[in-house]
Amino acid sequence: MLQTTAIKEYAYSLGFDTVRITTAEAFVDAERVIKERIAQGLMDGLPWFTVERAAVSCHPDALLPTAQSIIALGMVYLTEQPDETESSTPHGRISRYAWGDDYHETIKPRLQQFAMWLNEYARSEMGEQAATRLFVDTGRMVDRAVAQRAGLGWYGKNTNILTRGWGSWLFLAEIVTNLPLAPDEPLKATCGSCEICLHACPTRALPRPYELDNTRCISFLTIELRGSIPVELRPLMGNLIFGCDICQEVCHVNQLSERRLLQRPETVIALDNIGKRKTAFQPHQEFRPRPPVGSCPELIPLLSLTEEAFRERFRRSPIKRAKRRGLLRNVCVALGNIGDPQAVPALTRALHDDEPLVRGHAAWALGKIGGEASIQALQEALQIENDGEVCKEIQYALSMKNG
Ligand code: B12
Repeated sequence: MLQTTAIKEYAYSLGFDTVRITTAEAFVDAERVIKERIAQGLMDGLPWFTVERAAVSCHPDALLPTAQSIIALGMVYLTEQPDETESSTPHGRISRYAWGDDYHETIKPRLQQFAMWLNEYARSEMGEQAATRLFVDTGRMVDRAVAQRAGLGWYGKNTNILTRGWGSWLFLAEIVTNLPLAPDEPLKATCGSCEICLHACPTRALPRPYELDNTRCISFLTIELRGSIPVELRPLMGNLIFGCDICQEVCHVNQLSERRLLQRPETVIALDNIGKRKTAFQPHQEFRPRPPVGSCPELIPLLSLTEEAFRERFRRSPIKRAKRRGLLRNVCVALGNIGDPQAVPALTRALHDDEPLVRGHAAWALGKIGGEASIQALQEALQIENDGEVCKEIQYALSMKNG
């Protein structure tokens, strides 16, 4: 069997913060749960998340027929928020994972380098070729189930993997390989009786421990949903415009990690199982808020982003996934919730955007803010609007203030 210490050391040298190993046995519990969740409609809205996908993602040998082991990796994205502003103009909130560069693009090349090294290592130690498959998020692999079984962390009741030391502020990735490697044990830790995350979710997307209703999760609504945000959920979204961290922010394990890592990094010691001690924590440069994206952008200027300006501004950011129309839709909802009349002129312009999705949500925001200028803008738009859905949004917006 290959020495896992050398493999783990190499993972750290590539910038991964934590690494564990598990077998390539099937993830039978995860498969059962995923099928149940799909049947209950809790994964609705993600058409690619199918039973057929689970049949592959929970069986590593369906991805690599010779699979024997999985190297589970974590990269911490806990960074300071230096761009927090006190300002009189409305600001939005972006979830922490999207403050900096897109983690897929940061992690993938490291996985590729890791695979090359592993191949060399296997050849020199065993005279064998290493077969590998690499995964981070978008691949057909159950990232959290791997991390749990490898002992990287435990399932939080908000469904995120929590670790000792980093909380849940880490991305997960893995390498499935044909190499036989000594597995690590799962952790014994649990959330105990704490259920603070379940009660904190404004849209009640966590009805029970370990169960997320995708269709109500603000992360889904602001990132993955392509169409209209259900009207009843909009007022619950506050100023969140991309992703949501509420169920992570209220978590005591996360709060403790934040205090230790960000305020007193000199107290941090390594938590890995190969005797390595890290005495200071340096947040990964790539994940720090990167101008002009940041963590809490001004909302009104975002409404005048052209397609080209959107692409340029979010080129390296995960926010590009929402597309311009999705982001502007979210911005409209946030402006409606903030209720600041300063936004009325920009929302009035957005009422004539090329995208019906943006026009409809701008109408909702104007209805929410109210006032004469909003009502006049809505009435004028109704005269010329020819999209049925947008007309309904405008009529609804007008009824918000008239009713
Ligand atoms: C689809 C998806 C989403 C969807 C749907 C979420 C969902 N229900 O899975 C949406 C868009 C909403 C989403 C949101 C987020 N996501 Co996401 N997402 C994924 C993805 C692609 C698949 C997840 C999956 O398999 N879901 C199926 C469900 C059934 O699995 P599950 O929720 O993990 O459920 C498990 C537990 O509940 C457990 N379980 C069930 N019952 C019980 C009972 C007990 C007693 C116990 C102990 C356990 C347990 O078993 C289940 C199966 O493993 C993964 C990447 C990947 N390839 O795995 C990333 C991933 C899970 N997401 C991630 C992140 C960062 C997020 C967000 C924090 C982003 C944000 N800030 O907005 C939020 C968090 C929302 C939340 N509370 O989960 C990270 C999580 C990292 C971590 N530390 O856990 C992942 C792993 C991506 C990555 N590679 O880093 N995500």
